[in-house]
Amino acid sequence: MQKLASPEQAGPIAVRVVEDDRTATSKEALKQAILDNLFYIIGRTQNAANDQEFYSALAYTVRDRILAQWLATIKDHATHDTRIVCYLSAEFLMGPYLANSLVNLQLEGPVREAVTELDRDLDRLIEQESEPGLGNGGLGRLAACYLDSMATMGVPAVGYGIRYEFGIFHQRIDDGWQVELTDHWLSYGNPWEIRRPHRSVEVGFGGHTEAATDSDGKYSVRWIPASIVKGVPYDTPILGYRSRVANNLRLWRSEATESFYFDRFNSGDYQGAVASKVFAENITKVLYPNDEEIQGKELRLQQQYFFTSCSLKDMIRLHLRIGRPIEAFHEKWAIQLNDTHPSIGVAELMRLLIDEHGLDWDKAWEITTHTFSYTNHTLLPEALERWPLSLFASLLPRHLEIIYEINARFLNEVRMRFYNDPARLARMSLIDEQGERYVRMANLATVGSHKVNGVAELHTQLLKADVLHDFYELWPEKFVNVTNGVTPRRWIAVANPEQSAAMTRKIGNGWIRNLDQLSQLEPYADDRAFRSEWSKVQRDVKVRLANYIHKECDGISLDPDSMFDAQVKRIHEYKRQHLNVLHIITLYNRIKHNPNLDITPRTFLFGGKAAPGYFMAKLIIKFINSVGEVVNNDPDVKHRLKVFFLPDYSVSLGQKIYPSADLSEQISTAGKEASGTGNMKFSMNGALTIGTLDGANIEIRDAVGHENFFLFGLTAEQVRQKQVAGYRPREIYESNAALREVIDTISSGHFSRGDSNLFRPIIDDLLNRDQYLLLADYQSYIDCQDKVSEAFRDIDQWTKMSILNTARMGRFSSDRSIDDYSRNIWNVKTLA
Ligand code: 26Q
Repeated sequence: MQKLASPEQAGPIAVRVVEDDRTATSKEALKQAILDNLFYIIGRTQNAANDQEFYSALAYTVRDRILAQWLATIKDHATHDTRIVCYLSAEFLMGPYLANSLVNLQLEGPVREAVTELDRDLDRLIEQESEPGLGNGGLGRLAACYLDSMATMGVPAVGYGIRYEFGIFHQRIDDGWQVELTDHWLSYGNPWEIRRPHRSVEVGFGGHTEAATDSDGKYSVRWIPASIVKGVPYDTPILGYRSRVANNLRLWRSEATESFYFDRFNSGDYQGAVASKVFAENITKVLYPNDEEIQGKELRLQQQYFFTSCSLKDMIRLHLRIGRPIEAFHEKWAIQLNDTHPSIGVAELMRLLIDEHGLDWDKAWEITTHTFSYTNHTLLPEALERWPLSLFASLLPRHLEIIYEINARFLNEVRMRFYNDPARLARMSLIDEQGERYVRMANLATVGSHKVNGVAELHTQLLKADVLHDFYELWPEKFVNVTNGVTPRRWIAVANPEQSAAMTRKIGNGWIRNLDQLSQLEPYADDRAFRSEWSKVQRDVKVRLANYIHKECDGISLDPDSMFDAQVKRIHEYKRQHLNVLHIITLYNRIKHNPNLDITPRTFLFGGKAAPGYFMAKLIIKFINSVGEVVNNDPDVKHRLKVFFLPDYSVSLGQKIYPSADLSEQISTAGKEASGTGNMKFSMNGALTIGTLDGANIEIRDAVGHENFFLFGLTAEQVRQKQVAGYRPREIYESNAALREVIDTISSGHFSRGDSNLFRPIIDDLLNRDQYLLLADYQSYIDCQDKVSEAFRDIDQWTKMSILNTARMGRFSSDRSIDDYSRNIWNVKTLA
């Protein structure tokens, strides 16, 4: 083969001397392709390009290698007689694409060689990618794992959501406090997406409705919106692991329609023209953080309706284009509602079928309920979405009429089943009429779906017993459980290449597609040589994280021989990061009493964002950092305890932390965490868990073996009983000396440079209300942590437990979850 001529040497008309440089995957072809893309798309030569530009060129090179499969899959979906799953979600927390795509395409080897020969470091290029942070946390990341599994398993699927211009804010820590910074993820462009303007759709807002009866006596309603917004789709391919399928993620961006803008402009109404443009473009500007106070945010309702309407219109357009009758819509499409955020879709599909496609109510209702199913992700009553009726009436007048009609028919059904039970009717109504009136979105989603699922066994049980109990009594067969799962591609193969290699050497790489095969590792837990290899791998990964933190966080050093004790997740009182801090202070006090105490060295790692409007969560961040400042600098501690809050937690940071943890903190108040998914990521990567009987922890513990899990705390039932019996946390404070000392040290201002008021809101809450029962669980947590410390001293035994944790986590692959959805909810076949 001839030597390559780079565009730099040969000028832009370099002669092609290699295979097709859009699709070929040999090292030489990849080199040529990267340089071509660098020159022709980025406009840079090899030497002048910085790493960011090189990253973009490489990303285009990889995308080229996906396009053929992607377009073929989209065509297949339309033509074949398969049902298409549409995953509707206001959030997709995809994380970086490049490294994941290389694993899926099995291209890492040749790409690494090609990049190295072009004098760049692949890992540095991978670090250049600014991840699309289009989600808050668990729910958004779950959507991303499910897209990965559906592509891998050959389930025809489309992810529909919002292309936020600004994703989840970035977090800086300033003097221990969270500071929010705008996320500019698009500022260097996004090589993974393709804008498809010819697939744009229009969405109305506001205005009024007009009813008419035609000459045949047929009654119909027309909605005349006050403004129209254009939705433009941006598509990103979703690759499966070594699969020929590439599904589509279609995210909608709102833009002004030319006609609306220019009509006003041309008639001299410049201000009106600008206002309508601003209105339109605002809708997809920014992702809402899951704040405490989410009610009444008009823009959020606009976002929800916007992307849901765009997506339904897109499905109907394709449905009709492939020549199918609208009456058979539900045979081709299965729509999963990721929480209630897209649940306005129930009313929108009814409107489209009736007002725009002329179906009668009963037929439209049959189609709608056979199409939708709803996943609930929360048990916290304050987190159930409700929209003020007044807001609904002004923004979506036709939808409100439809919701009233759905409600009238539904309440009749309830009346037939349960005579004379007005309290039940009031609870089940789609409209909350106590005081200010609201539309209850969870009720709408439940009534409009054929299946409703919780995300872990306990959560589903509590949904049936509590939050949706009345609905369960009416329709018990509607309720199913689908325990969450996470993708082993990103969370093991990409995040933890060291452990992956060690496992693959023993059992082959079948586990990547079939995680149950990890069970073949079980016998090696008793193999001394494998244990020592496993523990060396674990240490290497800890060193990798320590080096990263040293480099990124002004010279902080972590001791890789200490236990890495990690809690990374959104900051929320129910997740109890502050219980973790109470433990740290307990150890600190023990050292202060006896500086020579023989204690197990620990590094406490925290990460997570607080909603900007959530005062207590932000104070908890300050609390962690303040305690860290004292503990890390106290000479008596002699570096045996280190507390470190990693700023700006994200998917890519998670990929570094999960593999390096020895201990995973899953310490929510029982009955509050719907499932949790970080718990799974840690355990698959060999961390042991300290946790409560909450969410999926229960199932993880059953899977890994009770002896390999550190359990503490009250059960959900005990929590409930305590709360009805009248819980008095101050009595616990008064009767527990160690706890009292912890609380008193905080109150004294010891961790707040003498300011005894700074953490007063935390202390006052714990002593007087303690809604999340930290004090009730305190002693049990401390005793359990003491057992953890003891266990870590026998590193060989610890390693054995670690291997068994990984070996027994097969069930928590998102492939299994998708299989459950496919069989029990969507009625689609998987290839797996
Ligand atoms: C709602 C209205 C207005 C603005 C924001 C929101 C909003 C946004 C995001 C409300 C909630 C969320 C996110 C919720 C979430 O992440 N829940 C988590 O879902 C995981 C996946 O099922 C579970 O594992 C977690 O237990 C659950 O907390």
